[in-house]
Amino acid sequence: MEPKIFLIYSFLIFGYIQAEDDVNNKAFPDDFLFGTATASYQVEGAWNEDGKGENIWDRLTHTRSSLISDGSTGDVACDSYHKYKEDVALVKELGSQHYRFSLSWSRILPNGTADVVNLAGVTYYRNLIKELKDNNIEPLVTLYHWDLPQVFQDQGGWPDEFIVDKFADYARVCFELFGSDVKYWLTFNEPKQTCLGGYADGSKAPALQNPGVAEYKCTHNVLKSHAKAWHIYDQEFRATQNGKVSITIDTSWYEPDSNSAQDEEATERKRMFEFGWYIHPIFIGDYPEVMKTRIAARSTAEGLSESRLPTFTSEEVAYIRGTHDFLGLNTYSTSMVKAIDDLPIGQTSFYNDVSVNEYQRSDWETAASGWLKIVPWGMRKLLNWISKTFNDPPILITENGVSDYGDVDDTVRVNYYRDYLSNVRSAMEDGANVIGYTAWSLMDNFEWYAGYTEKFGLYKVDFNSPNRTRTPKTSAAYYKKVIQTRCLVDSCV
Ligand code: GBH
Repeated sequence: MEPKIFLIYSFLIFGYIQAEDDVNNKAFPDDFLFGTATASYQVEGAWNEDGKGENIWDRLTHTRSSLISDGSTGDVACDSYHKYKEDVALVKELGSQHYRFSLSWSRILPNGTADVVNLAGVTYYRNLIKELKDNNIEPLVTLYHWDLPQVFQDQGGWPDEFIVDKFADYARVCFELFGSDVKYWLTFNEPKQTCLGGYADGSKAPALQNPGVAEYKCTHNVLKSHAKAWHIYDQEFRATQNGKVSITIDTSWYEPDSNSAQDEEATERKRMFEFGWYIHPIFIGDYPEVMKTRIAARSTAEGLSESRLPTFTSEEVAYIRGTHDFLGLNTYSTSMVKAIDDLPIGQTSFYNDVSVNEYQRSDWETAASGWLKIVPWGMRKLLNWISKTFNDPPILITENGVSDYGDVDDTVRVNYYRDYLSNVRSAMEDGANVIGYTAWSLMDNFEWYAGYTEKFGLYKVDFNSPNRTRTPKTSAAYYKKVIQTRCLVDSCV
């Protein structure tokens, strides 16, 4: 093929130019799951009600409010602790088949440890789950969406190994209390954000900064915690409860800046650091080779006697490998990657260990969140790459969505869902085993360091009203129609 023709051809195939008539018009299969999601700290409020213990986001928003763009907190948030029936009615109204939410560890175990169980907290989640089941909505439950009991942070948090047993105890309590009504569990939401954000760059609670060291220790313990919880479920609960347990890992798609061997290699390395760091130990075994060799070499050059990347024993590798029943994937955006010379030895960090130039193109449409560039074709490429690289796992997209400033007439969000879902459908035609899709988020909520300044909801929440009134946006109507017709356009084939 002529290079020029090939270029035009591949543009068409990969959808660089995606006008409305390029939207995939194949119906989604009947058994494909459509749902929506929230997370405990972002929606519940009731931060100190009914015996709930303090967690690291309570502490951070109360003592370091300058870190939050509008100085706000999740003290009340969407008040879902009191309004869960309304929330379930919204989920129902959309026709969602599942609702993904997370449990607040310190609401269930106020001291973090399993010796004291807070009955009011347990009742809240029992009621929520019952309300969902009564409405034929499948609960998809995340055990940990970033809200560590503060008492455990005071003892060192995720970088300290004691946390593994604490998490395992907590997981067992949750399987015991709620497992008879839950078929889908996720141990961790986006552990990369917990570890890099919480302990290396300070962009998430507890906002500590020990880059190049603490994120690796944190991840080591998160992976052990995940595996332990999975084994507990497998040995003690699977036979009677018959559910599935996995983890949600987040990544952008990384596209090489050119097809030069250097850019291709740098890009694959970036994917392995960003995504392989978590999926490789669980789906293949141990950290990716490229992480082990690079971090070891850089550590030696720094004069350290051992690698900053901790080592798993062969027993641990075997214990972690295979601890999945599907793959949970959160993805929002795409970045370009260009090869550069390795960054100099000195300052340690995850990013220096990867040593690439990552950027986003200026002609990509941007959401309210600066990091979120709207690049629908990245979704298709990501799903295909995961399928090829990690032995074709069943993929449940557990988050995907876009932010704006909260207008109910949210055309940007309608187009985002249409175009990203179109690429999901195309990836399925390419052969990716995608079993479901979860829109982030059911409603506007506390967006971490962005407070209430960036909105992701299908429903608007009026944060000025004590009722926290919920109003459907245009995107809610669109998503409802998609779920009903299983089709992204007016009529499907
Ligand atoms: C998800 O994280 C969370 O699970 C969810 O709680 C959250 O509300 C939702 O997305 C929307 O943000 O250094 O400025 O480039 C998304 C994870 C957030 C990871 C932004 C990368 C880059 C920030 N991503 N982050 S920046």
